[in-house]
Amino acid sequence: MLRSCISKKCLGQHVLGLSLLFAAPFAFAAPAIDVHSDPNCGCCGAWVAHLEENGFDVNHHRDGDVRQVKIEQGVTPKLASCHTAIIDGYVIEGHVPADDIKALLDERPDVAGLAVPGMPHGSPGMETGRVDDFAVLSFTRDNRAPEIFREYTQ
Ligand SMILES: [Cu+2]
Repeated sequence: MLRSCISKKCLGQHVLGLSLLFAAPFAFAAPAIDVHSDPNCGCCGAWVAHLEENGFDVNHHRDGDVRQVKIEQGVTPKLASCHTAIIDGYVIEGHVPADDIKALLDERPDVAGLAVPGMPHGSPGMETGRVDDFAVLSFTRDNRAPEIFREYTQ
């Protein structure tokens, strides 16, 4: 492929491409994620730690009005959990596993975002010792019913 390069700029792009290729297994380069939560929410902080352990660059806003964020982002009471996050135009509601956020950013489906309603035991940030089945739902801003994005069963 380098043979097709006739300008320095083009060669530079190839080198950049190669360096990204080599960097990929070691670093996950996602846009920053903005997490909104109540200041006293412990499991929200534990979920943020889970994201950071998985390579996410997290801006944790602990002083925001989370309910207002949910209304603005189309998170209905049925979908709601403790924290609401936004990454690259998608809404992430509740204890969604980092891998599912990566899959969302990779696949880019036509949805508003992902949600794990409530706070299921055993989901990331909810390590209580008890492990329940839970599902990650994808949802839209219209009246379509949420769909199952991924299921976690024992
Ligand atoms: Cu929680």
